[in-house]
Amino acid sequence: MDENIEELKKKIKKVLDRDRYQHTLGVAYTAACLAMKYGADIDTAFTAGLLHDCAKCIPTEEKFKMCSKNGIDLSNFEKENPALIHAKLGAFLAETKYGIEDKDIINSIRTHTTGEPGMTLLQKIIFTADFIEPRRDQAQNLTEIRKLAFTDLNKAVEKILHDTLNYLGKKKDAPIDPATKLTYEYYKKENDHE
Ligand code: DGI
Ligand code: FE
Ligand code: FE
Repeated sequence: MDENIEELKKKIKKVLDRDRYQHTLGVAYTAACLAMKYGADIDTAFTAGLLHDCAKCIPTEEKFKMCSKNGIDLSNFEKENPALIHAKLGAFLAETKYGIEDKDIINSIRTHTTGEPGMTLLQKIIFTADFIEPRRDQAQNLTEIRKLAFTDLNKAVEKILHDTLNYLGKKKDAPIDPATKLTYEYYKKENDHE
């Protein structure tokens, strides 16, 4: 594998706790497999997977400080639900701290939690890999979604969003990010039109 990727792996290992690093490796390898299936660049997918949660282990207060210092605008929703900030902050760090120039990688990191309408192949790969990587075991329908990810990526994206909305809807203190809902509606419509 590319020398840069080995370097990146070491750097990422240092900023994540053990479980998050294992999850990250799972996402990187799963993204690489999806790239094989759908004809995306394997190293690019692996790199995006490695970096997708690079801001996850930063304490919440520090996340807020870093965003305000660097002019990263947070929506009211993100301010009230700081678990979402790691995506946007991670995209910023990928560019500034880890030297990523590929906008598709940066966008994949930015949208990995909620998705967005009209995602590129790489964005869909990272969004999906985050949900299905081997260590994930909480979500319902994982067996079905894992299979679907390798047969119809758009349908897998729709199903992940559907289940996420369902799950968050049942939980207290977990309002739905408008982006999650919009993305679900977009992919539902797209798949229904096929
Ligand atoms: O970072 P990961 O744990 O690998 O996964 P992730 O980036 O999908 O983040 C998961 C967190 O984001 C989890 O705490 C649920 C939360 N989340 C995702 N979509 C929404 C959401 N939280 C709220 N409140 N609303 C959403 O729409
Ligand atoms: Fe994440
Ligand atoms: Fe993740």
